Amino acid sequence: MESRGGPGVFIVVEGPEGAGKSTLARWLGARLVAEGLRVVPVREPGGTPVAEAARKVALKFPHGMSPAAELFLFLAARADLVERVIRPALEAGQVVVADRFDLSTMAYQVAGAGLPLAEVTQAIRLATGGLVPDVTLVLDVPVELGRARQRAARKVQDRFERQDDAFHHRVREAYRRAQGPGVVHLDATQPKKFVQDAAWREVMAATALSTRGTS
Ligand code: Z5A
Repeated sequence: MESRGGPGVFIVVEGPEGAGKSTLARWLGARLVAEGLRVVPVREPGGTPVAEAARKVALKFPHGMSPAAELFLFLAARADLVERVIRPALEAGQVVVADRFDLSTMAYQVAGAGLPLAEVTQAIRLATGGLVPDVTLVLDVPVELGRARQRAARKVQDRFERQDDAFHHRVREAYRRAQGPGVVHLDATQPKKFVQDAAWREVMAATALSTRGTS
């Protein structure tokens, strides 16, 4: 059963590596605060002690790991974050801006690692209680451009970033095919300002924020 999280608004930024998710999520958060809204920024995996511990294992563990073990680490992190941070914020009428959410699991664990869609969908539902974002902004960049941006930013590679090209192309294609309530695709090869303006228009169109004092 899908559920909205209360009177608040839940905005998710998604996409492959180097697409500009963190940059956009930070900008959106700051813009919403400037509009007088109470904003709770989160990034996945992470945001609670359990989720941060799961993040460390999922991204930094130096040994191999089965795709199912990896899935449950991400879902343990998400379940804790949803229950302790996201739902309470939405129930209190706040705006949650998340850097990654359930589409990441579909892209990396289903399309990338080959886990079965139906079972993963059920497991995500169990972890989130069926919580659905009001809007999911999916940033698209070619794999090579995303990598080049990460190199330029001197980001230390995690276990996923070391996967081969075929894995990353499956991830990108999964994002490009994503659809559903509130899912919006943005061309993230464009300059930051262009992406930010487009994202803002989509957020205003997909949520009730414009009637809560923003323009
Ligand atoms: N993962 C998973 O497998 N399953 C799951 O369910 C979940 C996650 C939730 C988390 O990595 C990893 O967990 C992720 C998938 C997996 N692994 N991978 N790969 P993370 O949190 O460490 O990092 P990330 O989410 O992958 O973020 P990122 O790739 O590092 O980058 P980004 O947030 O998309 O980009 P950015 O940091 O905002 O920007 C990168 C650089 O590009 C930076 O210098 C910016 O200034 C620049 N930038 C941004 N936008 C632009 C534009 N428009 N033009 C030019 N330059 C730009």
